[in-house]
Amino acid sequence: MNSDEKYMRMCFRLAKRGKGKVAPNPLVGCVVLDKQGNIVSKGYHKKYGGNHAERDALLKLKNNEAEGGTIYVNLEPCSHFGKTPPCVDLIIEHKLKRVVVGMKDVNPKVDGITKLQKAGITVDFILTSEAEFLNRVFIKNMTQKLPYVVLKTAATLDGKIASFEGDSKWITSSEARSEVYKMRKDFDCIMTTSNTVIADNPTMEHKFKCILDKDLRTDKNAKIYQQGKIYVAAKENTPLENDRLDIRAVLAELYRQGIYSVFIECGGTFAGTILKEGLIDEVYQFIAPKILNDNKGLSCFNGDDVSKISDCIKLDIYEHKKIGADILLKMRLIKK
Ligand code: AOF
Ligand code: ZN
Repeated sequence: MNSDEKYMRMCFRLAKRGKGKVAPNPLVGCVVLDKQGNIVSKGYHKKYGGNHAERDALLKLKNNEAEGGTIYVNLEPCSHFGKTPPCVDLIIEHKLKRVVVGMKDVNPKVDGITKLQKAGITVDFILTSEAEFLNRVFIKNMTQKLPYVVLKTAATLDGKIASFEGDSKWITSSEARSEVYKMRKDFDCIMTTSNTVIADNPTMEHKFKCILDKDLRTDKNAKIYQQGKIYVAAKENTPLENDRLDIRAVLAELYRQGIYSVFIECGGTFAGTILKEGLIDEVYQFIAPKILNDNKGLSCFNGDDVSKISDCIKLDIYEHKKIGADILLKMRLIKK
Protein backbone atom coordinates (compact mmCIF):
# COMPACT_ATOMS: atom_id res chain seq x y z
CA MET A 1 0.00 0.00 0.00
CA ASN A 2 1.52 3.33 -0.99
CA SER A 3 1.32 6.26 1.38
CA ASP A 4 -1.51 8.02 -0.54
CA GLU A 5 -3.61 4.89 -0.05
CA LYS A 6 -2.60 4.65 3.58
CA TYR A 7 -3.78 8.19 4.32
CA MET A 8 -6.97 7.81 2.29
CA ARG A 9 -7.83 4.68 4.26
CA MET A 10 -7.19 6.70 7.39
CA CYS A 11 -9.78 9.20 6.08
CA PHE A 12 -12.28 6.34 5.59
CA ARG A 13 -11.78 5.23 9.20
CA LEU A 14 -12.18 8.77 10.52
CA ALA A 15 -15.25 9.31 8.33
CA LYS A 16 -16.95 6.23 9.80
CA ARG A 17 -16.89 7.83 13.24
CA GLY A 18 -19.72 10.04 11.98
CA LYS A 19 -21.98 7.03 11.25
CA GLY A 20 -25.51 7.54 12.53
CA LYS A 21 -24.90 11.24 13.23
CA VAL A 22 -24.37 13.03 9.91
CA ALA A 23 -27.22 11.91 7.62
CA PRO A 24 -28.26 13.16 5.13
CA ASN A 25 -24.71 14.52 4.88
CA PRO A 26 -21.87 12.26 3.74
CA LEU A 27 -19.31 10.47 5.92
CA VAL A 28 -16.11 12.46 5.56
CA GLY A 29 -12.68 12.19 7.14
CA CYS A 30 -9.55 14.23 6.53
CA VAL A 31 -5.80 13.96 7.16
CA VAL A 32 -3.33 16.85 6.79
CA LEU A 33 0.40 16.41 6.16
CA ASP A 34 3.02 19.12 6.33
CA LYS A 35 5.64 19.76 3.63
CA GLN A 36 7.85 17.01 5.08
CA GLY A 37 5.05 14.45 5.03
CA ASN A 38 4.30 14.37 8.76
CA ILE A 39 0.71 14.22 9.94
CA VAL A 40 -0.12 17.59 11.46
CA SER A 41 -3.87 17.23 11.85
CA LYS A 42 -6.86 14.95 11.38
CA GLY A 43 -10.56 15.62 11.39
CA TYR A 44 -13.97 14.32 10.46
CA HIS A 45 -17.54 15.43 10.00
CA LYS A 46 -19.04 14.79 13.42
CA LYS A 47 -22.68 15.74 13.11
CA TYR A 48 -25.22 17.10 10.67
CA GLY A 49 -24.83 20.87 10.38
CA GLY A 50 -21.40 20.75 12.04
CA ASN A 51 -17.99 21.56 10.63
CA HIS A 52 -16.92 19.63 7.56
CA ALA A 53 -13.99 17.26 7.94
CA GLU A 54 -11.52 19.66 6.30
CA ARG A 55 -12.58 22.55 8.55
CA ASP A 56 -12.43 20.30 11.61
CA ALA A 57 -8.84 19.35 10.74
CA LEU A 58 -7.54 22.73 9.55
CA LEU A 59 -8.96 24.74 12.44
CA LYS A 60 -6.85 22.67 14.83
CA LEU A 61 -3.65 24.10 13.30
CA LYS A 62 -1.97 26.89 15.22
CA ASN A 63 0.42 28.40 12.68
CA ASN A 64 1.13 27.64 9.06
CA GLU A 65 2.05 24.00 9.68
CA ALA A 66 0.21 22.84 6.55
CA GLU A 67 1.85 25.30 4.12
CA GLY A 68 3.18 23.41 1.11
CA GLY A 69 1.63 20.21 2.47
CA THR A 70 -1.00 17.70 1.36
CA ILE A 71 -4.57 17.28 2.51
CA TYR A 72 -6.40 13.94 2.12
CA VAL A 73 -10.18 13.89 2.12
CA ASN A 74 -12.50 11.13 0.93
CA LEU A 75 -14.96 13.58 -0.68
CA GLU A 76 -14.33 16.54 -2.96
CA PRO A 77 -14.00 19.64 -0.74
CA CYS A 78 -17.06 21.86 -0.96
CA SER A 79 -17.16 25.22 -2.70
CA HIS A 80 -20.60 26.41 -1.60
CA PHE A 81 -21.96 28.29 1.37
CA GLY A 82 -24.21 25.81 3.17
CA LYS A 83 -24.41 25.52 6.92
CA THR A 84 -20.69 26.23 6.85
CA PRO A 85 -18.45 28.29 4.50
CA PRO A 86 -16.61 26.60 1.60
CA CYS A 87 -13.82 24.21 2.60
CA VAL A 88 -11.85 25.06 -0.55
CA ASP A 89 -11.35 28.63 0.72
CA LEU A 90 -9.85 27.33 3.93
CA ILE A 91 -7.58 24.93 2.02
CA ILE A 92 -6.38 27.83 -0.17
CA GLU A 93 -5.87 30.04 2.90
CA HIS A 94 -3.72 27.36 4.52
CA LYS A 95 -1.58 27.24 1.36
CA LEU A 96 -1.75 23.50 0.80
CA LYS A 97 0.04 22.32 -2.30
CA ARG A 98 -1.84 19.14 -3.04
CA VAL A 99 -5.32 17.76 -2.36
CA VAL A 100 -5.93 14.01 -2.58
CA VAL A 101 -9.61 13.23 -3.00
CA GLY A 102 -11.56 9.95 -2.84
CA MET A 103 -14.62 10.83 -4.89
CA LYS A 104 -16.26 13.73 -6.64
CA ASP A 105 -19.18 15.22 -4.74
CA VAL A 106 -22.54 14.36 -6.34
CA ASN A 107 -24.09 17.45 -4.78
CA PRO A 108 -24.67 19.74 -7.81
CA LYS A 109 -23.87 22.79 -5.65
CA VAL A 110 -20.29 21.62 -5.24
CA ASP A 111 -17.45 22.23 -7.68
CA GLY A 112 -14.43 22.30 -5.43
CA ILE A 113 -11.98 20.66 -7.82
CA THR A 114 -12.13 23.47 -10.39
CA LYS A 115 -11.66 26.11 -7.71
CA LEU A 116 -8.66 24.31 -6.20
CA GLN A 117 -7.01 23.82 -9.58
CA LYS A 118 -7.57 27.49 -10.46
CA ALA A 119 -5.72 28.35 -7.27
CA GLY A 120 -2.74 26.29 -8.52
CA ILE A 121 -3.32 23.34 -6.17
CA THR A 122 -2.71 19.83 -7.51
CA VAL A 123 -5.73 17.55 -7.19
CA ASP A 124 -5.40 13.76 -7.37
CA PHE A 125 -8.07 11.10 -7.04
CA ILE A 126 -7.46 7.79 -5.32
CA LEU A 127 -9.48 4.73 -4.14
CA THR A 128 -12.56 6.18 -5.80
CA SER A 129 -14.74 3.07 -5.85
CA GLU A 130 -14.07 2.47 -2.15
CA ALA A 131 -14.87 6.11 -1.39
CA GLU A 132 -18.12 5.79 -3.35
CA PHE A 133 -18.97 2.58 -1.52
CA LEU A 134 -18.48 4.31 1.83
CA ASN A 135 -20.92 7.04 0.82
CA ARG A 136 -23.39 4.88 -1.12
CA VAL A 137 -26.32 6.08 1.01
CA PHE A 138 -25.42 9.75 0.46
CA ILE A 139 -25.00 9.17 -3.30
CA LYS A 140 -28.42 7.51 -3.63
CA ASN A 141 -30.11 10.18 -1.48
CA MET A 142 -28.51 13.08 -3.32
CA THR A 143 -28.90 11.78 -6.89
CA GLN A 144 -32.28 10.05 -6.68
CA LYS A 145 -34.00 11.79 -3.73
CA LEU A 146 -34.91 8.34 -2.45
CA PRO A 147 -33.87 6.44 0.67
CA TYR A 148 -31.26 3.68 0.42
CA VAL A 149 -33.06 0.34 0.57
CA VAL A 150 -31.83 -2.91 2.11
CA LEU A 151 -33.92 -6.05 1.97
CA LYS A 152 -33.34 -8.65 4.67
CA THR A 153 -34.28 -12.25 4.37
CA ALA A 154 -33.52 -15.48 6.23
CA ALA A 155 -33.87 -18.80 4.50
CA THR A 156 -32.87 -22.44 4.42
CA LEU A 157 -30.24 -23.69 1.99
CA ASP A 158 -33.01 -24.29 -0.50
CA GLY A 159 -34.18 -20.69 -0.16
CA LYS A 160 -37.30 -21.41 1.91
CA ILE A 161 -38.69 -19.06 4.53
CA ALA A 162 -41.57 -21.23 5.71
CA SER A 163 -43.14 -24.65 5.25
CA PHE A 164 -46.18 -25.07 3.01
CA GLU A 165 -48.33 -24.59 6.15
CA GLY A 166 -46.64 -21.25 6.82
CA ASP A 167 -44.54 -22.47 9.75
CA SER A 168 -41.43 -20.30 9.97
CA LYS A 169 -40.32 -20.52 13.60
CA TRP A 170 -37.40 -20.60 13.62
CA ILE A 171 -35.26 -20.91 10.54
CA THR A 172 -32.20 -19.10 11.87
CA SER A 173 -30.48 -19.32 15.25
CA SER A 174 -31.24 -16.96 18.14
CA GLU A 175 -27.83 -15.31 17.55
CA ALA A 176 -28.84 -14.44 14.00
CA ARG A 177 -32.15 -13.07 15.19
CA SER A 178 -30.38 -10.87 17.75
CA GLU A 179 -28.14 -9.59 14.96
CA VAL A 180 -31.27 -8.47 13.11
CA TYR A 181 -32.41 -6.46 16.15
CA LYS A 182 -29.03 -4.72 16.10
CA MET A 183 -28.91 -4.06 12.34
CA ARG A 184 -32.37 -2.47 12.35
CA LYS A 185 -30.88 0.38 14.39
CA ASP A 186 -28.62 1.35 11.48
CA PHE A 187 -31.67 2.36 9.43
CA ASP A 188 -34.08 5.27 9.70
CA CYS A 189 -37.10 3.07 9.02
CA ILE A 190 -38.30 -0.52 8.86
CA MET A 191 -40.73 -1.40 6.10
CA THR A 192 -43.03 -4.40 6.06
CA THR A 193 -46.26 -5.55 4.49
CA SER A 194 -49.78 -6.30 5.67
CA ASN A 195 -49.18 -9.95 4.73
CA THR A 196 -46.25 -10.19 7.16
CA VAL A 197 -48.14 -8.37 9.92
CA ILE A 198 -51.13 -10.69 9.50
CA ALA A 199 -49.09 -13.90 9.18
CA ASP A 200 -46.45 -13.33 11.89
CA ASN A 201 -47.71 -10.50 14.12
CA PRO A 202 -44.14 -9.22 14.62
CA THR A 203 -43.21 -6.35 16.96
CA MET A 204 -40.32 -5.08 14.81
CA GLU A 205 -39.20 -2.65 17.46
CA HIS A 206 -38.03 0.58 15.83
CA LYS A 207 -38.46 4.35 16.06
CA PHE A 208 -40.16 4.51 12.64
CA LYS A 209 -42.08 1.79 10.83
CA CYS A 210 -43.73 1.87 7.44
CA ILE A 211 -46.49 -0.67 6.84
CA LEU A 212 -47.67 -1.29 3.29
CA ASP A 213 -51.35 -1.96 3.73
CA LYS A 214 -53.25 -0.99 0.59
CA ASP A 215 -56.68 -2.06 1.83
CA LEU A 216 -56.10 -1.41 5.54
CA ARG A 217 -56.39 -5.09 6.37
CA THR A 218 -54.14 -5.07 9.45
CA ASP A 219 -55.57 -5.03 12.95
CA LYS A 220 -54.58 -1.86 14.80
CA ASN A 221 -54.12 -4.00 17.91
CA ALA A 222 -51.35 -5.98 16.17
CA LYS A 223 -48.00 -5.85 18.02
CA ILE A 224 -46.33 -3.72 15.35
CA TYR A 225 -48.61 -0.78 16.16
CA GLN A 226 -47.78 -0.82 19.86
CA GLN A 227 -44.47 1.00 19.56
CA GLY A 228 -42.66 3.59 17.41
CA LYS A 229 -43.92 6.10 14.89
CA ILE A 230 -45.99 4.41 12.18
CA TYR A 231 -46.60 5.41 8.58
CA VAL A 232 -49.24 3.29 6.88
CA ALA A 233 -49.13 3.45 3.09
CA ALA A 234 -52.63 2.68 1.83
CA LYS A 235 -54.60 3.37 -1.33
CA GLU A 236 -55.99 6.52 0.30
CA ASN A 237 -52.58 8.20 0.53
CA THR A 238 -50.49 6.45 -2.16
CA PRO A 239 -50.77 6.23 -5.95
CA LEU A 240 -51.47 2.78 -7.35
CA GLU A 241 -49.69 0.97 -10.14
CA ASN A 242 -51.40 -2.10 -11.64
CA ASP A 243 -53.72 -2.06 -8.64
CA ARG A 244 -50.75 -2.28 -6.24
CA LEU A 245 -49.19 0.43 -4.11
CA ASP A 246 -46.58 2.33 -6.09
CA ILE A 247 -43.57 1.55 -3.90
CA ARG A 248 -41.36 4.15 -5.55
CA ALA A 249 -43.97 6.74 -4.52
CA VAL A 250 -43.94 5.37 -0.96
CA LEU A 251 -40.14 5.63 -0.86
CA ALA A 252 -40.27 9.18 -2.23
CA GLU A 253 -42.78 10.10 0.49
CA LEU A 254 -40.56 8.56 3.17
CA TYR A 255 -37.61 10.56 1.83
CA ARG A 256 -39.74 13.69 2.06
CA GLN A 257 -40.36 12.81 5.71
CA GLY A 258 -36.59 12.67 6.36
CA ILE A 259 -36.09 8.92 6.00
CA TYR A 260 -32.73 8.28 4.31
CA SER A 261 -32.45 4.52 4.71
CA VAL A 262 -35.03 1.74 4.80
CA PHE A 263 -34.72 -1.84 6.04
CA ILE A 264 -37.32 -4.15 4.53
CA GLU A 265 -38.47 -7.31 6.27
CA CYS A 266 -41.15 -9.09 4.33
CA GLY A 267 -42.26 -12.33 2.70
CA GLY A 268 -41.25 -13.72 -0.68
CA THR A 269 -44.02 -12.17 -2.74
CA PHE A 270 -43.20 -8.59 -1.89
CA ALA A 271 -39.46 -9.32 -1.99
CA GLY A 272 -39.89 -10.70 -5.50
CA THR A 273 -41.92 -7.70 -6.60
CA ILE A 274 -39.57 -4.99 -5.40
CA LEU A 275 -36.54 -6.82 -6.67
CA LYS A 276 -38.14 -6.95 -10.09
CA GLU A 277 -38.98 -3.26 -9.88
CA GLY A 278 -35.32 -2.45 -9.22
CA LEU A 279 -36.03 -0.66 -5.95
CA ILE A 280 -33.53 -2.57 -3.82
CA ASP A 281 -29.94 -1.48 -3.28
CA GLU A 282 -28.76 -4.33 -1.09
CA VAL A 283 -29.81 -7.72 0.21
CA TYR A 284 -28.83 -9.05 3.62
CA GLN A 285 -29.37 -12.77 3.50
CA PHE A 286 -29.12 -15.10 6.45
CA ILE A 287 -28.63 -18.68 5.37
CA ALA A 288 -29.42 -21.45 7.84
CA PRO A 289 -27.68 -24.81 7.34
CA LYS A 290 -31.05 -26.53 6.96
CA ILE A 291 -32.81 -28.03 3.98
CA LEU A 292 -36.60 -28.02 3.93
CA ASN A 293 -36.64 -30.28 0.88
CA ASP A 294 -40.19 -29.48 -0.10
CA ASN A 295 -41.13 -27.68 -3.28
CA LYS A 296 -44.32 -26.44 -1.67
CA GLY A 297 -42.36 -24.52 0.94
CA LEU A 298 -42.47 -20.73 0.60
CA SER A 299 -39.52 -19.12 -1.16
CA CYS A 300 -37.67 -16.01 -0.07
CA PHE A 301 -37.92 -14.47 -3.56
CA ASN A 302 -41.11 -15.29 -5.32
CA GLY A 303 -41.07 -13.53 -8.65
CA ASP A 304 -42.10 -15.40 -11.78
CA ASP A 305 -41.67 -15.92 -15.51
CA VAL A 306 -37.89 -15.89 -15.68
CA SER A 307 -36.85 -18.38 -18.32
CA LYS A 308 -33.12 -17.77 -18.59
CA ILE A 309 -30.36 -18.00 -15.99
CA SER A 310 -28.77 -15.07 -17.78
CA ASP A 311 -31.77 -13.05 -16.54
CA CYS A 312 -30.85 -13.70 -12.89
CA ILE A 313 -30.59 -10.66 -10.66
CA LYS A 314 -26.89 -10.48 -9.85
CA LEU A 315 -25.33 -9.38 -6.60
CA ASP A 316 -21.87 -8.68 -5.27
CA ILE A 317 -21.03 -10.08 -1.81
CA TYR A 318 -19.14 -7.42 0.14
CA GLU A 319 -19.30 -9.02 3.57
CA HIS A 320 -19.87 -12.51 4.94
CA LYS A 321 -19.76 -13.80 8.45
CA LYS A 322 -20.89 -16.71 10.54
CA ILE A 323 -23.41 -15.77 13.21
CA GLY A 324 -24.41 -18.59 15.56
CA ALA A 325 -25.10 -21.57 13.32
CA ASP A 326 -25.87 -19.40 10.30
CA ILE A 327 -24.17 -17.35 7.63
CA LEU A 328 -24.93 -13.71 6.90
CA LEU A 329 -24.21 -12.41 3.42
CA LYS A 330 -24.32 -8.69 2.75
CA MET A 331 -24.66 -7.99 -0.95
CA ARG A 332 -25.12 -5.09 -3.32
CA LEU A 333 -27.22 -5.45 -6.38
CA ILE A 334 -25.25 -5.15 -9.56
CA LYS A 335 -27.26 -2.64 -11.56
CA LYS A 336 -27.79 -3.61 -15.17
C1 AOF B 1 -20.42 17.38 4.98
N1 AOF B 1 -19.25 17.09 5.60
O1 AOF B 1 -17.07 16.94 5.66
C2 AOF B 1 -18.12 17.56 3.64
C3 AOF B 1 -19.37 17.83 2.99
O2 AOF B 1 -24.97 22.12 4.70
P1 AOF B 1 -23.48 21.95 4.73
O3 AOF B 1 -22.73 23.22 4.72
O4 AOF B 1 -23.05 21.04 5.86
O5 AOF B 1 -23.09 21.21 3.36
C4 AOF B 1 -23.39 19.88 3.12
C5 AOF B 1 -22.80 19.47 1.80
O6 AOF B 1 -21.41 19.70 1.78
C6 AOF B 1 -22.97 17.99 1.53
O7 AOF B 1 -24.15 17.73 0.86
C7 AOF B 1 -21.75 17.68 0.67
O8 AOF B 1 -22.10 17.92 -0.68
C8 AOF B 1 -20.72 18.72 1.05
N2 AOF B 1 -19.50 18.20 1.72
N3 AOF B 1 -20.45 17.72 3.72
O9 AOF B 1 -21.46 17.31 5.60
C9 AOF B 1 -18.09 17.19 5.00
N4 AOF B 1 -16.97 17.67 2.99
ZN1 ZN C 1 -16.97 21.51 3.09
